[in-house]
Amino acid sequence: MAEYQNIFTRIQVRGPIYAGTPLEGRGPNNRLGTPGFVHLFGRLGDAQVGPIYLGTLGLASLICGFIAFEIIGLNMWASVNWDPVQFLRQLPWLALEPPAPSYGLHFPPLAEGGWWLMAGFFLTTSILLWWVRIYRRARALGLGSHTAWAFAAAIWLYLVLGFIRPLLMGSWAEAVPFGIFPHLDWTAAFSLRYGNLFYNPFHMLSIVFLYGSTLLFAMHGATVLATSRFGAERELDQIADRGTAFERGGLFWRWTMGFNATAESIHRWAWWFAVLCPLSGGLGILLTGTVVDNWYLWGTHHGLVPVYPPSWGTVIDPATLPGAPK
Ligand code: 07D
Ligand code: 07D
Repeated sequence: MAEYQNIFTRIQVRGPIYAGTPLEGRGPNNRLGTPGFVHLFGRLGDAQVGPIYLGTLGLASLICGFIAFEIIGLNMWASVNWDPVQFLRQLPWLALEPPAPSYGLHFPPLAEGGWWLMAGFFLTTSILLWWVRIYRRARALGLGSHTAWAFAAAIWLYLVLGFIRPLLMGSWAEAVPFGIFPHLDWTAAFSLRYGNLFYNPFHMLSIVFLYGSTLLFAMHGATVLATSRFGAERELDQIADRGTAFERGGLFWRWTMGFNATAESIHRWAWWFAVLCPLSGGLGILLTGTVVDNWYLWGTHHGLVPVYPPSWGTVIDPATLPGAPK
């Protein structure tokens, strides 16, 4: 039986350099740089690299991202007295911390959180500019804006963590520090401070969609790979013909589960699962400390968590005790 050679076996295709279809979409279509081939890239995907569309927004985004990166890196370097060896050795543990709670939402001296605010400003500007770039490039190609809205879901969680929730709480100190392990310490401390994030139903939902995304991606990726020998990526033939990879893929799932997604619906499932992960997560973080002070106590109140036997004493929200930071 003849088998298609498809994209998954297309290890090193070296056709002539290809500029892509002529575009009649909106906006400029100019692209920069001399394209070339990279063998390694050809093993992972398409061997052709470039040309790239940079544009004003792309350039502005890169500049802002670079400024943020420099502010973070130089502050980390300064924190080890400009010792290059210690900088490299301790890099994963170094941090640029937000201002202390006493500054509220004011602008603190540079060395006491001012640099953190500036880095945050430039990183956020960079990310937002990149969002506009994605949106506009998709439009120029005549595409839908699905990628941009998926990215917006991640940006929502990022903004909640570092901007919207700190604003609502009245303090930049609530925000996440820059740093590899320091941001993990922040995450653990946040959970502890607000009574165990596991009892936050939106954290639960976020985890459902995180795990669900990996499962869906595995099912979809596996189905397409398993049917690629029947030309699974040839979507037009697949829709019209019988016995195709497409039909077999659906049939496989109908056999094994009794129900199958369609080639279109599986991508909607994937899109929604991925998007709902940071979307529900962001809601959960937004409610924490603003509406709900302690998720464990909230859980006991709503019958989610059993109350410990009285031998343990009554559990009091530590935040309400005298001397607790306000
Ligand atoms: C694979 C796509 C590529 C992206 C990559 C990340 C940077 C940072 C900075 C060197 C899946 C690029 C990294 C631009 C460079 C310096 C100083 C995406 C892929 C490869 N985290 N987090 C990581 C960010 C938060 C948490 C790793 C960013 C919240 C936990 C990486 C943000 C909370 C763990 C990273 C952010 C949280 C991590 C790998 C922003 C709750 C890990 C990320 C902007 C959500 C894991 C040492 C990855 C790890 C990890 C980046 C936010 C928790 C450094 C940019 C505050 C528990 N986070 N994170 O692969 O190994 O993502 O940490 O919001 O265990 Mg994090
Ligand atoms: C961070 C979106 C922002 C990223 C952007 C991209 C650049 C450029 C450049 C590569 C990830 C920026 C891009 C900078 C890069 C180059 C060149 C998305 C982000 C805009 N949790 N937890 C979640 C689990 C616990 C805690 C979500 C599991 C403990 C906190 C997720 C467990 C404690 C927060 C999740 C577990 C705790 C979370 C993240 C298990 C710690 C959040 C979803 C098994 C002791 C975040 C509602 C996501 C959230 C979050 C999973 C445990 C704390 C589902 C599986 C109990 C504080 N946790 N967690 O998409 O939304 O992140 O919570 O134990 O803030 Mg958790």
